[in-house]
Amino acid sequence: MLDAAPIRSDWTREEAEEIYNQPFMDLLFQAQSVHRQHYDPNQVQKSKLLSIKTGGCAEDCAYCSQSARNGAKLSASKLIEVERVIAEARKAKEGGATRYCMGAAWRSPKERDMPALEAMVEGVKALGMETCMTLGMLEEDQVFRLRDAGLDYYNHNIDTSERYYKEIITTRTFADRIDTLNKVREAGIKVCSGGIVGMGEQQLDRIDMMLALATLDVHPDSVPVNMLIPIADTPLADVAKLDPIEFVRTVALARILMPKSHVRLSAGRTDMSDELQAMCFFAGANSIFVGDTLLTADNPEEDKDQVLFDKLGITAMAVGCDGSHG
Ligand code: SAM
Ligand code: DTB
Ligand code: SF4
Repeated sequence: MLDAAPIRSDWTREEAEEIYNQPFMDLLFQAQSVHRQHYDPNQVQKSKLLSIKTGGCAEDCAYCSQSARNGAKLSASKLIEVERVIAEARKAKEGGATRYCMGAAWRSPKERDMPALEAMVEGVKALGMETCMTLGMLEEDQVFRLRDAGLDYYNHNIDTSERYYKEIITTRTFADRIDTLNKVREAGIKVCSGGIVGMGEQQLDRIDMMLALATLDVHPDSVPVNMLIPIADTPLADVAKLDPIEFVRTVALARILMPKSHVRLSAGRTDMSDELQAMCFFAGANSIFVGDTLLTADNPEEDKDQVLFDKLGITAMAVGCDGSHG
């Protein structure tokens, strides 16, 4: 076994560009070599998402079905009942998911919602699952309360490069996002942060997005890489499709820059072939969302994923595998 590559937060733009643009076979070989230093290459972690509050969001994220400012016709719901969340989490656990991620279409949570959110974390944690929430921006006291309830992970995506961000969202800044990530990290909650590719960005934006995550003092523990799911009536509904090879290059860059992080092949799998997903796993992706719905959009059915896992000889990763293998 080769010595493990060092974990670095001082990557330069030049290094990242060189990694991303090297011949594809060299890139895949490098990514898979780094992957094997930290993880069993035949294991993939399964997370399950649940939308606990859908639609009617005040933010203007151009990709999102849930923004009240977009033309998308999704009606707004209230925060769902704690008991329903726990019942759904139990089903997800029976289906093999180890992490339960609860998402709300909010700019940030309100004080009146905090007791229910804390109860959801406590209830899901008591099932023996890892807990994750994605609720928008957080104040420091909210971070502490969720941590004390047992929150393991907080998801908050930077979404794209700092340069392209302004084209996608105007109602909060890239710096706001980094600020929330820092609060979460400082409180001792694990960070889940990634972004979306295929939003009409340049190659350099994909590189800079990964560089922004990889130059945080501590890398995110999970890095979701989403392929844009184009949503009818949103500003990105008709954006040109990205070459899938560029998507694989982005996954490989994430793996090489952040060797110990779980890199999640996230949104967009419904439109990906088995071969493309297999290539993403080879490039170092080792986590997926399972179940036929993400938050509002489609995801492959569980049995379809099981067929893929069987074909590839992939098994589900147990709770708590953190890149310290090898
Ligand atoms: N409202 C919270 C927030 O934005 O932080 C949490 C939920 S939000 C839907 C979580 C993430 O899902 C977004 O940051 C974005 O990266 C991803 N996402 C949303 N819509 C998507 C789409 N149509 N295609 C791909 N990814 C998407
Ligand atoms: C992430 O990076 N992707 C997930 C999760 N984190 C919250 C969400 C994907 C959403 C896809 C569009 C939808 O379901 O509306
Ligand atoms: Fe709201 Fe999150 Fe959708 Fe943005 S991504 S519109 S913050 S739900």
